[in-house]
Amino acid sequence: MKGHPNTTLLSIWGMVALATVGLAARGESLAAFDGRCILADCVAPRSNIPDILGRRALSARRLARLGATPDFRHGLLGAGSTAVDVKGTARVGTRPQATAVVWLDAPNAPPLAQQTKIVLHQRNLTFLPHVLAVRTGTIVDFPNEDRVFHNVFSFKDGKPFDLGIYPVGSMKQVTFSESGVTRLFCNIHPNMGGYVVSVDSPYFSAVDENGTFTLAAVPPGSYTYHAWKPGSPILTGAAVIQSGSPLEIIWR
Ligand SMILES: [Cu+2]
Repeated sequence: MKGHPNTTLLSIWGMVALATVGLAARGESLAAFDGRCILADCVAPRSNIPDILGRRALSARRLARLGATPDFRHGLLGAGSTAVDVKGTARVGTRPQATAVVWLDAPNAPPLAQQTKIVLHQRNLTFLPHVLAVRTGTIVDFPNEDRVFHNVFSFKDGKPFDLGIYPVGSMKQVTFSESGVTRLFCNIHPNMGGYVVSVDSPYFSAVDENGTFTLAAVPPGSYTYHAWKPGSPILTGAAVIQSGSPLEIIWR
């Protein structure tokens, strides 16, 4: 029997909802994919939502007919939905992890169009913030707002650069054109240290001193998340982003 097109559409979305509810019922929610392994190539279990939707409910061809994106990892469940701010926590066991960055894969996101200044300050012999998260390609200002000269550089990983010695009140810039973790040092003050983590995604956040973070304006859907902290492999897992669902990051 051939249904009315609207009926067909409703059935499809009903199947999507059932698949999502089914996963939730089995505990395969955001909190379940918290990365329990510690090996360098560790990958947390992944949600099978894309498989369920792809094979059994919504083929890419069918989605195209419906005018929806065939990209299951970016915005499928969010077709017609409003972007949400995703709150989350990062912990090592039960202890909040303050020095960390969390981001979501978003291969189809529009390119970077930097409209605001991103600043990494030098004040009182420290880098502020201690961890700066940026989207790959971002230009970062490095003003010297201290009472002494500094010489900011990075040599080990990420973006290598050396800003040379520059006085109070002056400013230099670095473009973080590659994704990765850049460790910051000062040639004059060996106790100064910091990080710039550049990620190829508009959905990212550094973690605050309480171990909490917010990923702003994320279209609901199924994503792969990543989380970095110093001295550990990057955690990777699956997350279903929807309104009101927290994202829990746990290093075990
Ligand atoms: Cu210095």
